[in-house]
Amino acid sequence: MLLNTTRNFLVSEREDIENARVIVLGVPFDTTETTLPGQRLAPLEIRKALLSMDVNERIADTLYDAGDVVVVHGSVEKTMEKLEDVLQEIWSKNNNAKLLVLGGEHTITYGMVKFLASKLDNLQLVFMDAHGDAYDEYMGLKLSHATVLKRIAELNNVKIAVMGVREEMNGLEELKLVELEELDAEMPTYISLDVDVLDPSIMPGVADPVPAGLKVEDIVSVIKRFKNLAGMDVVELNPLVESHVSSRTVAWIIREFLKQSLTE
Ligand SMILES: [Mn+2]
Repeated sequence: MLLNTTRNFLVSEREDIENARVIVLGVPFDTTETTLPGQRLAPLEIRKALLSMDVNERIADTLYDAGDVVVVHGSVEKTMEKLEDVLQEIWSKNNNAKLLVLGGEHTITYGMVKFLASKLDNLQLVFMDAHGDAYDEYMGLKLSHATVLKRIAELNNVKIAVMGVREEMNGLEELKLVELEELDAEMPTYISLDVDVLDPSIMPGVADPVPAGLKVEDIVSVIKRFKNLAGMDVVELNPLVESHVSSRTVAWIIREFLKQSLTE
């Protein structure tokens, strides 16, 4: 079994994945995390936060919650294979819906972007993160939360803009990046939101907080700018550090993403 469907409870009465405008998928993977593991618990926490908020029926009606990928803790490669299998299955049933992916650590963005770039021409990526994630190798791993942007850049068929990076990290200046303003609002775009891009005062629940971060409004304005969103992932929330404020902030941003999906 590829999906743990006991984890799909956002709109339990909805059964038609074919007509969904947004498909929710959890990827509870945190194996390469080096500072404070616990990101695997975030998909459940984010769903709980969304359920505790007022999400109007029209929005809820557009959602299909596919549950969580059954990840292989300890293996990045096997987890990526499972993620790809699930994405192929989802795509075969509905290739119009936006994908809303609940991490998990940032590594999973590689699997998402690789898959979407194989399906969509001219894919663009907005990579929001306090850290550059651009090491060539980290702790002996080629693919981890600290190398994910470097691996994505090597795909060579995705236009990448980064936003909110403020921690000094090796490798970022060597990547081929564009400015956010250079991305085309009409082209298929995927947003990767590492929640540590936000200021720790509104997002304390992360493993590696960095001061002087973005505001929620900064993220929402990017979501609203793109008219052809292929999807968004929300990664690196760690409910073991702090969950009450942080998951509520995440749910707030996700609700803006869901509202946006109604306007397209
Ligand atoms: Mn990151």
